[in-house]
Formats: sequence, C-alpha cells, structure tokens
Amino acid sequence: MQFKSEFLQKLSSAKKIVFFTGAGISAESGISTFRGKDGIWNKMKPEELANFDAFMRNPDLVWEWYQHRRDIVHKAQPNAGHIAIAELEKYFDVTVVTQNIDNLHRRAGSKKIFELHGNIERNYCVECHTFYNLPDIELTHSAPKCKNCGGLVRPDVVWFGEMLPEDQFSGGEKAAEWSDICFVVGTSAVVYPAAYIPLAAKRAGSYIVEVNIEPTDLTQFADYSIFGKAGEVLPKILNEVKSSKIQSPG
Ligand code: BV8
Repeated sequence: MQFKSEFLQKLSSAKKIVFFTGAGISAESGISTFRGKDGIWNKMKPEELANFDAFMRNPDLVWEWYQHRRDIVHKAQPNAGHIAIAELEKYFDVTVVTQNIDNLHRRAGSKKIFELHGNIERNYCVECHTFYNLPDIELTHSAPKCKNCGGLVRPDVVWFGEMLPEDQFSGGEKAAEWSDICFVVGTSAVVYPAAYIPLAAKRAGSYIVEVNIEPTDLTQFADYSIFGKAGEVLPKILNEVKSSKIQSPG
C-alpha cells in the first residue's frame, strides 16, 4: 500500500494525533457494526432498545440485550488496528476519541481515551447513581436492583436522546482541534453530536485522514481517504512510521 506523499510529510512533522473511531474498528474483532449489512440495528430497532424509555418500559429486555453484547465483547480481542493505535503512542502524542463502548482500545493498551458513548463494562443505579462495574455485579438475565436503594441498574452507555458526558465530549473535541492529524476510523459519521468532532478538527486546521472500507458522510471533508480495513491499514501506517523512523519532533 503506497501512501500519498502529502500524508507522509504530515506524518513526519506531526506531534499530536487523534484517532476518532467507530464500530468499524472493532468489526475485525468480531463485533458487528450498527449500520453495515450485518449491523446490529438491522436486527433490532434502536428506538426499541437503546433508549431510556425503552429501558424503563422493559428493563429486562434491554438489560438482556446488553448482556448479550457484553458476552460478545468479553470474548472479543483487540485487533491489529487497536494495537497499532496503542503502539503509535511511542512516536506521537496520541489521543483516542471513540464512540465505541467495547473497551477494546483500553485493552489494546491505549492510554489517553475519551469515551463519548460510555462503556459497556460499567453500570449505574438510575436512582442513586451508585456505580456497579463488572465483575462486581453478577451478570443476571434481568436488570439488577441497586444494593443501596433498590433502584434499577442500567448500562453506563449513552442512549439516543441522552446527553454525552460533558468531560468526555469537550476533552475529545479539544484534542481533535489541537491535533496535527485527525484519523477518522471505522465510522459512518451519522451520529451526532459525536460526528461534529472531526468537523471541529477540520475547522481548526487539522489534517483529516479517513480510514474506511467505503465512502461515508465524512469523505467529502477528508483531506485523504484510505479505503481498506482498519486492521490492515493502521499496521501499515505504523510500519511506515517505524521504517522511516518518523519520530515526533516534540
Ligand atoms: C443527543 C451507545 C440530544 C449505545 C450509541 C436527526 C438528525 C441528526 C441527529 C439526530 C436526528 N434525530 C436524532 C438525532 C440525534 C441522535 C443521532 O445522531 N441520531 C442519528 C442516528 C440520526 N443522537 C443522539 O440521540 C445523541 N444524543 O442528541 O441528545 C440532547 C440534547 C440536549 C439535551 C438532551 C439530549 C446520543 C447518540 C448516542 C447513541 N448511542 N451507542 C449502544 O451502543 O448501545 S450510538 C452508536 O452509533 C454507537 O455508539 C456507534 O459507535 C455510533 C456511531 O455508529 P458507528 O460507530 O459509525 O458505526 P456504524 O455501524 O454506523 O458504521 C461503521 C462504519 O465502519 C461504516 O462506515 C463501515 O463502512 C465501517 N467499517 C466496517 N468494517 C470496517 C470499517 N471500517 C474500517 N475497517 C473495517 N474493517
């Protein structure tokens, strides 16, 4: 795979790099995406499951769906794409801004991560907000009750119609705006306000590199679109950095 020289020049002078990632980076770990041909939403309707009202109407059904996805996530391993991003921390100041809730960037070794849509390993009581991180909560088939107040325990993920955690969104947005290169990896860029982040990076002068298997809503804004699987493209970028000894000047 030959990268265009403008990109290689940007890479050789870059200090701060952001990876804005979506479900596509975890596809090669066996976790299905949301809107692809085998997408989760094709089987389930988000309005039925990934929203607060659905949970309060039928907590056991929604809890069971997350247990199913937790099961898949626990069996999954970080793939070569996650691992390449973690290894690039040796050469650049890298920040990961992810829409994913699967914890795979952390398991791959990335240190600086903003989780815009929460994390499937965490849960909290809807009444008193006591947190129940796995595994200190038995993985039941029905929504557990809080040990302190008896309230319903829910996954710590951002559902449709819910605000994103302010610290995560603003931290991710700032990192993107200060980045020299903002990689946009494995996202259809249709979910807002998360999808604003690469646009904020672009507006602030960052070089936008999209890595996807097909064009997306973001392609028109990208300075460079690399079409290919994240698990194949990102290791090639890492090798490029290693072989040309691109060291972060800072
Ligand atoms: C909010 C956590 C308001 C839960 C998720 C109409 C227009 C615009 C916006 C809206 C609208 N109506 C409603 C909205 C707002 C809504 C929204 O954006 N809806 C969209 C769908 C239209 N947003 C919200 O509701 C947000 N909150 O707006 O609150 C508010 C304001 C004030 C006060 C109170 C409230 C909350 C959104 C968060 C929802 N939660 N997930 C869970 O996971 O169960 S969203 C879900 O989508 C995931 O987080 C996912 O990450 C995210 C984005 O999807 P992608 O990651 O991009 O995944 P997708 O499958 O779409 O794409 C995969 C890509 O990978 C594809 O491009 C594919 O080609 C590529 N790919 C596949 N394989 C590979 C690959 N690429 C590389 N390599 C491969 N191997």
